Amino acid sequence: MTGKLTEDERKLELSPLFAQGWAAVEGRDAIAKTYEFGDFVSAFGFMTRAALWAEKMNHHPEWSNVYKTVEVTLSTHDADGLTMKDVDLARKMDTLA
Ligand code: H2B
Repeated sequence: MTGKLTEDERKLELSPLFAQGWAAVEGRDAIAKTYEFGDFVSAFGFMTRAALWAEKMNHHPEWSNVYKTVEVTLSTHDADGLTMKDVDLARKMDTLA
């Protein structure tokens, strides 16, 4: 199992994600992002592609969808906080969106 991000890793790995619309979650070691798509089909298409990657990566998002909005929270439950698995999935989701 991968360990929680160190302070150095947080600076290095999370800063680029924060620049891409990810943000730290209040009161929890997790990151979140809200994706807005043009319509429901685009939003759900993104979720379908992301779900297949998540399964392949064996790392799964917490997320919800309302019409063309998808809210995503990433954290590693097994580690009770952020690990490189969250960074990798966040990057992958940004490429799929
Ligand atoms: N996803 C997330 N977000 N955190 C985990 O700790 C996690 C997961 N653990 N997907 C995986 C599955 C684990 O439960 C299985 C058994 O590998």
